[in-house]
Amino acid sequence: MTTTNEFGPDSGGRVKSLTIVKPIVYGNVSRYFGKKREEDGHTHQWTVYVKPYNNEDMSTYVKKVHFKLHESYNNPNRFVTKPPYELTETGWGEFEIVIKIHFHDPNERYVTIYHVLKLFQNPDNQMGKKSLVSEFYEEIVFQDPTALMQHLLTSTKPLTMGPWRHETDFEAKKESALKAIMEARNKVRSEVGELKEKLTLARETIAKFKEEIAKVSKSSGGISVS
Ligand code: SLL
Repeated sequence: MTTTNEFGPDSGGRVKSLTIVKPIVYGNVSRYFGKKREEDGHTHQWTVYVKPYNNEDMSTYVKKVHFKLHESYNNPNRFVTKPPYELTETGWGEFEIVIKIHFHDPNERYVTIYHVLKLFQNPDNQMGKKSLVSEFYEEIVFQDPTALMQHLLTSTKPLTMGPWRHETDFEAKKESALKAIMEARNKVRSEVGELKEKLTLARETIAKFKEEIAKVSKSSGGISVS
């Protein structure tokens, strides 16, 4: 045993065979101004974000979230060091935002997420709606985390501001995806069953033919069939 701090730099050892999963939701909401703004041609206000799927304060293990915007923005590298990990801006165009989540333990590499900022409603979904949501469920997987990271990941507290109400009903999405998977599985199963039956039938037919051929060739003393 060393006498150094339990989670100091020398605790560097990774906790083998441990996997910790942190579910998150990331994406953007956007709102159309209703017209192009005179002074800068901007048409939308948008907010890009990373939030915990469950009610937990991610700042226990997240050091900062880096949102990298399009070069047309002033200071395109934006950093958010505490929850909510979000950034609100205005603009006129869609582009890919690179989101890098950095952790308190420098031995734990940051996680990169690419999100295409969505501003414009699909034409068939427009219906005079001014705001839209484009968000996704994701899981950050910590494989063999360091002892420090294990400690931080397992000691999170609920958010003081209360849980996020996600724009998307991910539970309902999960249900319908699961239902579709089950249906597909049943369909494949029954098709496999049918094909197996056909195969058995084909094998029996082949065996019968072979038998017949063997009989015929025996009686004619000719060709043998293997
Ligand atoms: C496009 N490839 O051409 C994209 C780029 C960039 C959007 C979109 C800048 C706002 C500002 C802004 O909205 N950029 O002036 O600060 O559609």
